[in-house]
Amino acid sequence: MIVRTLEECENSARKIESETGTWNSVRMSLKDDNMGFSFHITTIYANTETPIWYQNHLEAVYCISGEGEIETVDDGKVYPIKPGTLYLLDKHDQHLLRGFSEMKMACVFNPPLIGNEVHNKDGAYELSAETVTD
Ligand code: 9YT
Repeated sequence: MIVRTLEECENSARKIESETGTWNSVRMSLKDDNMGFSFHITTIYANTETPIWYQNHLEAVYCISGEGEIETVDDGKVYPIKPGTLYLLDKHDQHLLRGFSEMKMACVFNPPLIGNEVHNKDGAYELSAETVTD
């Protein structure tokens, strides 16, 4: 059994600040917990747009608070995000994530992140060598 609080994770190396300055991520559970996924609390900053394309991962995102929208690049569809909204990037969808106000999101990644990943130039996370050889 593993128990952690958001507060203790925020005050540790589990908190990652994005290089774009548009979000941070508190990675409460990572690959080394051996759960088969990683679990993060992400804060999307107000009045920001982040291009994202997780070519190597599936992600589920649940909005806890705040307002924004997500636009899928292939078809230009725009979906509002508000508290209670869940979106599932089941097709590795390339997208633009916009926060109108600060948004708190609960995020699950499969395969799990190992810890310190930040987006590459495409808005993706690389698969770690450790993950590839599993
Ligand atoms: C919603 C989203 O993907 N935001 C970017 C950060 C990501 N959730 C993470 O690394 O926690």
